[in-house]
Amino acid sequence: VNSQGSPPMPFPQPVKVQEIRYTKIFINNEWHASVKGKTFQTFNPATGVKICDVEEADKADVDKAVKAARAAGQKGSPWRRMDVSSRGRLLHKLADLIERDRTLLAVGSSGLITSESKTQIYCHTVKCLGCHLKCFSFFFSDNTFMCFTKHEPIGVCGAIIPWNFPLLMFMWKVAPALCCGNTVVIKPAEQTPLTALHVGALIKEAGFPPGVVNIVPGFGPTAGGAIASHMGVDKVAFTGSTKVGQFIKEAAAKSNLKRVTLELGGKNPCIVFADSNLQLAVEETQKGAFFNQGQCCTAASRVYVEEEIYEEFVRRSVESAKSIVIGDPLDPRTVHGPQIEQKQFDKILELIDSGKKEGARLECGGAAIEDTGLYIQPTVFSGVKDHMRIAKEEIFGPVQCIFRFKSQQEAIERANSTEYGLAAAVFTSNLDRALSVSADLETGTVWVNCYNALHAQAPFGGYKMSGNGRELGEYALAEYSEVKAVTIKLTETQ
Ligand code: TXE
Repeated sequence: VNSQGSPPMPFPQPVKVQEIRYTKIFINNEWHASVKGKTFQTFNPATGVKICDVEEADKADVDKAVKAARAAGQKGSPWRRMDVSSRGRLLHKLADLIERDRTLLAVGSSGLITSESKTQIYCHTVKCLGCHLKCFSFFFSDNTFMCFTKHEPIGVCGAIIPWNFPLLMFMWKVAPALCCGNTVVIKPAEQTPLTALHVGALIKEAGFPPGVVNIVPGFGPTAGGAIASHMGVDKVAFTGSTKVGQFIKEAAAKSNLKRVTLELGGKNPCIVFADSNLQLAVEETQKGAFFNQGQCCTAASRVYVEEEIYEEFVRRSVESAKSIVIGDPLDPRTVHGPQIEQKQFDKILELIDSGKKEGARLECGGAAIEDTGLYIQPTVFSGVKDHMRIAKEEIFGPVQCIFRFKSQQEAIERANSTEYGLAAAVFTSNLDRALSVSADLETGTVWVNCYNALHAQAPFGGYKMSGNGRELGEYALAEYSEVKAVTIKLTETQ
C-alpha cells in the first residue's frame, strides 16, 4: 500500500505477543506522567485480560498539551514557517511509518478487527495522509477592487475519538488538521489508547516539530470535557454518540464558540428493490450489518426489502449469517470477533431482547456465545416493524433488521423517518430509480449497489442528528481552515 493508492498488499499476520512501549501522555514529542499521578487499565476484549496501565490525562494535562500546541502553532514557529510541500513530505513519511508498523498497530487497534477489514483500514488510513495536499483560493478583480482569499490554519484543533476504529478515526482528524497547518490535541477513547500512543511515537520519528500533535489518553467527562470547553482550543472535532455530541457543542458554545464538527450515530437504511442483483444485495447489506461486529456508525441496521423478493432475501441472509466464521480476531480466518466492552455487550443483548419481546422474528443468532467473553452471535431479525426499538435505536452490535415494503415512496418515507441521517444504500438495476431514490434520501452518503464504500477523497458526514460538517477530501480541508478575504482598492483603473 502506498499513499498514492496502489493496490493493497496481503495483510501479514499481526504480531500477537509484543512489548507495549508507549503508555504515557504525549506532549511536545515527549512522554509525560499524568499531573495527578493517575493511571487506568486497558484490556484485550477477546480475552478480558489486562494489557497494561496507561497514564490518565485530566484537565491539568490537557492544559499542558494545549500550551504546547499553541506554542508550536505560533506565528514564526518552525511549523508555521514550514511550506506546504514540506508539510506534505512529513505526512507522507508518517504514512510510510504506519505502513511499516501495521502488524503492531493491528494488535493495538483494540484487537477486534478481522484480517479483511485490517487491509481496508490500513489502505484507507495511508490514503488519508496522502490525499489532502491541495491549495485552493478565490480571485476576483474589477476596475476598482482586487480580491483574493487566503486559507489559514484555525489554530489548536482538539479531537475526541471513539474506540471502534482507533487508527482510522485518529487520521480522519489529524491528517486534514496538519495538512492545513494546525496543531492538535487529541484524546483517544479510554478503551483503545495504545494505537494512538504508538502513532505518537511515529509522529516524532517522522520529524514533526514538538507540540504539533499532542495525545492525551483519558476519560470523556474529564479529559474530553476539558478539550471541549478549553479557551485555548480553537476547534473541536468529535466522533461518538449523539448524546455526547450535544455536550460537546454546548461546551464549545459556552466557552469560546470554538468551531465544531461532529460525526455521530446512524440508523442507516438500505432499500433493496426486486430488480436488484439479489445475491449482491444480500452480501453487501450483510457485510454492512456485521462489519466490525456491527460497531460502525455506518452499520446497515435497517434493510427494507421489496415484498416480491422478501422471503428469498431473508432465507439467503440467514444462510449467510450462519456461515460467518467466529473466533480469535488475530486469526486471519476470523470474520467475527468480540464486542469492545461489557457496557456495549449488555446494551446489544438488551436490544436483542427487546426485539424478541416486541414481536420481531428471530431468524438466527440472538444470544451471546457462552463462555467466550464478549462474543455475540451474528443475529438476523425479520418481520421488523418501524415502531420497535431495534428499528429506531442505534444497536452498535451484530444485528441485522429486515423490513418488508410495497412501494418506492413508502420505502423512502420509512427510510427517512429517523432523527439520524448518516448513510443509506439502494440496490436496483435501474439507474434512473437509483438516482431518484438517492436524491430523496436524507443522508450524507448514499451507496448504490454497494455498502461501506468509503473513499479518502469523498466527503463523509451526516444530515440531521448524525452530525455537523464533513470529513475527508477537500471538504475536510474547509473544516480545518479559516478563510480570509483580502480586498485591495485599485487606485489606477484601466
Ligand atoms: O460513546 P461516547 P460510547 C455510539 C454507539 C455506542 C454509543 C455509546 O451507539 O453504543 O455511542 O458508546 C468521549 N465530553 N457510538 O460510550 O461516550 C469518550 O471518552 C467529552 C457511535 O463509547 O460518545 C470517547 O473518546 N468527551 C460512534 C468518545 O467521547 C466525552 C462511535 C466516544 O464516547 C464525553 C462510538 C464528554 N462528556 C459510539 N463523554 C460513531 N459515530 O461511530 C464521552 N466522551
